[in-house]
Amino acid sequence: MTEFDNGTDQGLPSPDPAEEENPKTLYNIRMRASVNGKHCSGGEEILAEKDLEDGVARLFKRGFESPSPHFRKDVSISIRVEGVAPEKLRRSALLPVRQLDSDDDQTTRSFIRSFLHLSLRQISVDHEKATQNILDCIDSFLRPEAAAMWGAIILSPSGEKIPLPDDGVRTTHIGIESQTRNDLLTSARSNGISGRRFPEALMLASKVLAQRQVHLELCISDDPTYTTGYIAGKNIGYIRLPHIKRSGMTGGGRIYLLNKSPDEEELAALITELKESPFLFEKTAPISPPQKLTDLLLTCKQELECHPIPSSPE
Ligand code: PML
Repeated sequence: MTEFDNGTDQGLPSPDPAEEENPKTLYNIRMRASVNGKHCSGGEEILAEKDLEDGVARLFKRGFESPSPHFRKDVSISIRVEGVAPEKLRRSALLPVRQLDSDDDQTTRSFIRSFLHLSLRQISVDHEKATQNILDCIDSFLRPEAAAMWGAIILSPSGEKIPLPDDGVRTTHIGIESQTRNDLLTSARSNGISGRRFPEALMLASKVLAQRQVHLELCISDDPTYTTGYIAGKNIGYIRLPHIKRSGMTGGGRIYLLNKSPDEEELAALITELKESPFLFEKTAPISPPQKLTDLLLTCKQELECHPIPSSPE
């Protein structure tokens, strides 16, 4: 018997469950599914020990059912369960949500350009150039031959791509309290938002924007049928952007724009934080109704003026 083994597999009596279970211990479960090596589904949760089996079953079902029945025999699912060190867990609040009322990709593009102008004034010396660099980056995601991106790219305040050790950064280790999830889903439904992409994207963006060095995140799904993306910014929250791309486009990606060019150590620390530090969301924030382009820009301008960020030289 090893020091980690409680002996129950050898037919020895089980220890008293009261001694065994620590109801306060939390676990992170992460699932990734692929078909013939191509990623098809993923998900994660942070749960107490008593809820672990249900969580594993839920994520397994999601991965298993993600390919159509014809391809199920080729599915490969990995599920990883890790204890969360209580001193590392950050309990946090979700970002408030705003929505652009847009019927087409031109309107959405125009909002993004104007929003970037506004927002980049807070951090960049040359906000015109930085805006153009970010728009170019969005265009590169949407080229017809563009492949789905594995992780987020990181940009300096001027919108230049920062070379990363891996192909991109994947933000993980996030979970949500079940009451907070219910509140969020209820509020999403009453605003006409359904599906699991929105709550998951909101959690990811809330963790990303909680990092001191990140000024904003922009996301375009690589799912050709999912055309709503978002920008999340400090002091602004999460802005849902319908028609960020046209239906049928297979490209997509995530951008994390920093408020200061990092040195090697700062970059490594940020990547480790995004990849490894556990975040549990226990508070939701309001979802505002969709606003027309000019109204939403005005709201953003007012918010940014109320919370100016001292500009940090690159
Ligand atoms: C993805 O998971 O492919 C990105 C999802 C973006 C969700 C945007 C939203 O619905 O608010």
